[in-house]
Formats: sequence, C-alpha cells, structure tokens
Amino acid sequence: MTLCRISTLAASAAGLLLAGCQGGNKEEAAAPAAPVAEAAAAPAEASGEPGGIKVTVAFEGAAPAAKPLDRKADPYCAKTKKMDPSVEVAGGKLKNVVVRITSKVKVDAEVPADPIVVSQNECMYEPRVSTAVTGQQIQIANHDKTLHNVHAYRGENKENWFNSAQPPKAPVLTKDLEDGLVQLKCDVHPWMSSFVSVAPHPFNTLVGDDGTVTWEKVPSKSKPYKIEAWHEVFGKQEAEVVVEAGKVAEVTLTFKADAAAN
Ligand SMILES: [Cu+2]
Repeated sequence: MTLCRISTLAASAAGLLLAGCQGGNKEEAAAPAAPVAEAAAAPAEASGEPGGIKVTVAFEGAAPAAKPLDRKADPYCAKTKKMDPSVEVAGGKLKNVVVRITSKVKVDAEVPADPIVVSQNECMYEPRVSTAVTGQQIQIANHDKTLHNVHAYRGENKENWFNSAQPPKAPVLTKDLEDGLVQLKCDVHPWMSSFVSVAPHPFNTLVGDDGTVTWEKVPSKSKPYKIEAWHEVFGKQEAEVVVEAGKVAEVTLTFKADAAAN
C-alpha cells in the first residue's frame, strides 16, 4: 500500500493544482508554504470542498496470449468462435479494471433511474465488467436461442444471491443491486461470466482505454481515502490518497502479469 500526499506541482489554467503521488521532493522546495497557507485560510476541511483524484492503472510484464474458448458442449454456442475475455490487454493497458474508493465518502449518491443492462449474446455475457450505484437496478436478458441460467453471487465470499433459468425468449430478469461485487455465472456454459462493481457513491469506475480514471468533486478531507483497482484475474491493488480542495491527487496502481490472483 502506498500513501500519496498532495504537493503543489503546477497550476493549470483552471487554477487547479496538480498533485503528485510518486514524485520526489523537488516540488516541496518550490512552494513549501502554499498547502499550509491554504489549509489554514480555506474552509476546505470543514466544508469538504471538492478536489479530484486521477488514477492510472499500469500493467507490467507480458500479457498472456489470448485463448479461444472451447464451446463445443453446446452446438448453438459452438457456431460462433469467441476468445477468452478474462485478460485483455490493448496497447499496454489492462482492460476491465474497476477503480473505486473503498472508504466512506460524504456525497449524496444519485441512483440512476435507468438500470444497467447485461445481455447474454452468442453465449457470452456483455459487458464483461460494469459498474452501478447501490440501489440501482440490473436487467439481464437472454438474446440467444439456447437455455442459460443466471447464477449470481455477491460479496467477498461469493455468497449465492439468486439462480434463475432463462430459456430463449424468457422475460428480462430485474434485480435491485446492493453494495459490493456481483458475479454472474451460467451453470450451463462455464465460460460465461460477468462482474458488476456496486458502490454507494459515484467513485466506482471502469478504467478508460487510456488506462486512467479521473474523478472530480471528491470531498476533500485530511484523512486519506482508500482506493482500489480490481481485476477478475489479477485481484486488487490498493493505495491511499489525500484529497485537498481544488487539487487533483495522482496515483498509479500497477498490476503485474505474473501475479494472478488465486
Ligand atoms: Cu449460458
């Protein structure tokens, strides 16, 4: 675990101060008094005026070669060829990583009125990984002409949540999401898997194609936030980061190719 302290590095046109997590001490010499003066003068601590966090997800080592899935067990599924999507690396960036704040966050989370949608298409769940807000609904649909069963687990211990057969043309399944990680499986087709990261705040985001996630409007506070990056094969990387009002703290979380989770 790394502890990231904000230090003044550069001022952007918007007046935001970029904060470095991994840099040396040069910047401290450049402007040692600024953070202290701001903290003393500003109501940042009391009011939780917003700051930001930029998380970069790095991947070290060689990505494993993509493997085709063996789907011969079901002739319907076997008609289409699919690759194992559990590890996807594009341009050196690991895909399907969720970054979230795991500490309590003082925000009124808006629960989107629209559900998140997970589809079963050509005997795959789509999308592989998604995010949602606690209380939001999930809808699961079967677009295939074969039987699936949606077997859902949730939490660190993968407790059984529900298990519903979904034959072709069966109605869409709708469920309310609670905080935590959900995994959808299919007992008929063991390669089928989907994950939903559910949090009671909006700082729970699928990493972008550029390997980064940036959150604005994170309430500032003197105690560090715990953040984690999660990947279905490589597990978790964690860090702590202090958010100061009007500044963007930066942190890098690194997954290693030879460190697959158990
Ligand atoms: Cu299935």
